[in-house]
Amino acid sequence: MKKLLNLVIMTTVCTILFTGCTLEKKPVSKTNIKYPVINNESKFSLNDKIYFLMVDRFNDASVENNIETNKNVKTTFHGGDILGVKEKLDYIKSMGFTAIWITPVVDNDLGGYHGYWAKDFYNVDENFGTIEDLKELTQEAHKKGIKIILDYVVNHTGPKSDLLTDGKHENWFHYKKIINDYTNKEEVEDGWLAGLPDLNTENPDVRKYLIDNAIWWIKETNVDGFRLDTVRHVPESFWNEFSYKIKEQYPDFYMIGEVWDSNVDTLEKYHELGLDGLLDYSLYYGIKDTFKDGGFVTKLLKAIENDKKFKDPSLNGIFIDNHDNARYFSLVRYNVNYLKEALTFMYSYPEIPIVYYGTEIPMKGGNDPDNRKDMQWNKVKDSKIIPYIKMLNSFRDKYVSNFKVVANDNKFIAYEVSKGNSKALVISNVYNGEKNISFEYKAKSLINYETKEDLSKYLVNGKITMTLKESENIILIVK
Ligand SMILES: [Ca+2]
Ligand SMILES: [Ca+2]
Ligand SMILES: [Ca+2]
Repeated sequence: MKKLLNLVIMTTVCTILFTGCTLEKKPVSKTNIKYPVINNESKFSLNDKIYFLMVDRFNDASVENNIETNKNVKTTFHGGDILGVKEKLDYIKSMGFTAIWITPVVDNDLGGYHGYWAKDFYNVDENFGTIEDLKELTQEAHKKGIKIILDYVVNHTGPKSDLLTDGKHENWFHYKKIINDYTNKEEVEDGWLAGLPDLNTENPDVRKYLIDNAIWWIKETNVDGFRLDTVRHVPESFWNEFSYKIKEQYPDFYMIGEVWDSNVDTLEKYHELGLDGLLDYSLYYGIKDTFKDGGFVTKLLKAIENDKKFKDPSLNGIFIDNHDNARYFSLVRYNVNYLKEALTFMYSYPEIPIVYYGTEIPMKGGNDPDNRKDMQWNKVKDSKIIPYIKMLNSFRDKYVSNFKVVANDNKFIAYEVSKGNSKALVISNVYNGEKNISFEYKAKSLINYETKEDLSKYLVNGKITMTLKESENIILIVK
């Protein structure tokens, strides 16, 4: 009876508040791959390094668009804008980045500082600026050799989007229901994530609307790629059609999807549907369970092993934190050495590294919204991590294409990277104390990449034997 009553209430709510929702779900085949994967030359490659920022929290260039700004409230706008990103292009480029992923700039419902609550799909949010600003940003970025990735959401709209409230979009939303069982694919795909109106992406009208809209953003603004939000919450057949129809017109356009799942088989499926890359949540967990006080190298080894299930992981994104996960610096309780070890691994692995804004200072921040604080520009000048990231960006250019683990125990890992004739070896002590490390390794000489010091003396009888300090990380050029 209670259930029935709930249904009546929900039905009423659905009718009164959400004129667009549908109660009848049409059965559709969600797994069929109908469109071929277009695998042309992508604009992106292993040479890219992405800087990821939240537009609202990065840099405020104009107070004129600070319409909903209230810096005292963590969960509303703080004033950052598109022109603020443009102002800092040289800063981002100077660290060695080749691309910037910006959070969605689409017009949002009240309070949608993060950009994930679309209200009007054909507008830039008034707090972020105008479509002209975005065109300007892309144009300036391109002049400096930087690509722009736009965050794009098709799964849901904001709580009061125009599509939901205008009374003209019958059957454009799924029946309102909360996702209770994350192992139930239908529930995950059709439920209202975080209570947000879930678009009925099986409806051909909705598909056409979203695909047309995505193409409109590309054509209008000349952005180079999309970071696709909440991919696992949208039917697979949608992504197959979406990526095909975009690539039909823009074959080199880059699409990287967020599937918040550490299972590589699950992630790989979306490659097969047509996305170029996935955010590698498998490696993320491997990294964070390893490079920390009490971490275990076996966690990372397992993730590396799992990663081999990807047919081609080279356009995946590798990361150590983001706006949904606590900042790495906080995870390791402000131990700079562990942060450096994680960053070094991220830069050594043959996927595209993504650095979250503020990591370079480094900023503290626990889970959302603590990890979304305003960029602390006053800390840039004295940062010791900025030179480290610069070093890694150029190290990557010279040495990183192939990767292999050459030795380990549970508290250290040694991995080799190479590109053409250049070879380097990274040794990371994961232990929170001094550690004697010894393993078989053939080389003529070893040079410390950072200090240029000759460390060949540690090569004896076909072995490297050395003592690393607490959570110390060393990069060696191998000849
Ligand atoms: Ca502003
Ligand atoms: Ca708005
Ligand atoms: Ca959905």
